[in-house]
Amino acid sequence: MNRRDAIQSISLAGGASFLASRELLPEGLGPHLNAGYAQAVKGTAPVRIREIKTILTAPNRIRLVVVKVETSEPGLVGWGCATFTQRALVVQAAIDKFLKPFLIGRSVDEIEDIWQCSYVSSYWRNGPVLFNAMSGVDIALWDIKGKRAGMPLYQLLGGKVRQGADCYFHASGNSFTEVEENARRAMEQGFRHVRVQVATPGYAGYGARGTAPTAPTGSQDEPVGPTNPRAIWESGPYVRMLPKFFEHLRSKLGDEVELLHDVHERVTLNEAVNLCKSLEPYRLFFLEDPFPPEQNEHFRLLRQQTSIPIAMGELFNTQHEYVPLIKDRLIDFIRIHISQIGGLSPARKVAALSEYFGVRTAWHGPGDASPIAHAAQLALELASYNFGVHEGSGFPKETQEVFVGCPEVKNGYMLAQEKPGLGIEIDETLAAKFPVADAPPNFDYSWGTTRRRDGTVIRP
Ligand code: GCO
Ligand code: MG
Repeated sequence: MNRRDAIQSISLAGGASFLASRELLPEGLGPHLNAGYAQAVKGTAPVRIREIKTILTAPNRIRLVVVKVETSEPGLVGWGCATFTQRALVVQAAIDKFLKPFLIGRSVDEIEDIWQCSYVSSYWRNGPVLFNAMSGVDIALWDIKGKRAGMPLYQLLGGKVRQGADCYFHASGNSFTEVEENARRAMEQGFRHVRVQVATPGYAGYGARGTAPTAPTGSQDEPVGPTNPRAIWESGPYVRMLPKFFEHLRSKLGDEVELLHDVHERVTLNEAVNLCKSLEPYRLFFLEDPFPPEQNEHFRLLRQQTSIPIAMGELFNTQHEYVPLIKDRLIDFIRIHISQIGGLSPARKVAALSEYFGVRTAWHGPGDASPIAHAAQLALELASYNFGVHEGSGFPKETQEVFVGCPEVKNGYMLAQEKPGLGIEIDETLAAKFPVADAPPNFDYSWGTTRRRDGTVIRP
């Protein structure tokens, strides 16, 4: 077979990377090959990273970290999410001072290699700050890849296996009735899944701030500490209250609606076992994060004791935390915050791994995940067979104005923008109108300040 036949036998599409290196091909190859060649290499001419910018913006008082990758192709930019809201300024430094000088000039095509070399570029690795920084660049490069291919990202990830991603709405309140009313409103808007959080009367707590009692000894003048606890939380009253809460909701809202609850990592193993057993009659869609990541081994014991679907993982950073729970089928839903593990490239792998072990995805999607993260998760959710549920019920007005092209939520489904890449562009001028203050109280101190009655700090 002569060289010409060999080249022709390679299908134009499959050989793109082979053909990319134009200089390999002798001059004057036939016009049909030129046309096919042009099509084959469309979007693969070396395009380089020309600039990496970090944008901090807080349109709805939530600090969001966005990365803009500018390229050598005029007008071609990509957007990524690097939102670690509690340490936004540190992520900015990691991007501006380390990743940017390390990656300028690289080909935008080499997404996986850029991830792998960035991962080891700090020698020490696996942390929330560095992974969020990498996520900003990673998701932006996927956005660029979709734009160059002229297709929405979900197409690059394998195309749709469903029309939209079923979302869950956050219904919280200080009383059973208040949560019931908020949940009913969500159901009327078309949501089939509702997360329900209620304050524990007299205690501080996640999801619905109750009237936190100030310990009689506590003084406002002294800093909070073991001898001066102020925001008090105790797991006993919470665990005793929860079954009554779900009994109320099921009796008022009926059996159809899928109910979810976030324990937020705050109970002991025994409390979790008893809680799960007492909640089984109310058929939760999932119970989230019963334990902190430091107690991952508890899941082996909990799994043997209850049939309640378990979701875990928003605090995970490394594969050492999530692979054991997935491969040993100890959870039903993986709840990773994709920028906390380094972006879309690793999240793709987690989704694929989870499919083989019957674990579904429920990526972490609170207000402190930017619309870009939601769009990236959505692309993965549309193309992954083992999708579970999407956290989120839409974006506030100001956020939609800064993030032009936020995914739409309709009838409880999040729908992808049918545009190349992620379909979102940032209005940088408007983003600058919501600056992130670079001094306290720009990080919420509620983490690390909530304590038990005896002064012991609570681990969320
Ligand atoms: C959730 C989470 C969040 C986190 C928050 C921390 O399930 O949505 O638990 O509410 O607490 O993202 O910044
Ligand atoms: Mg949570």
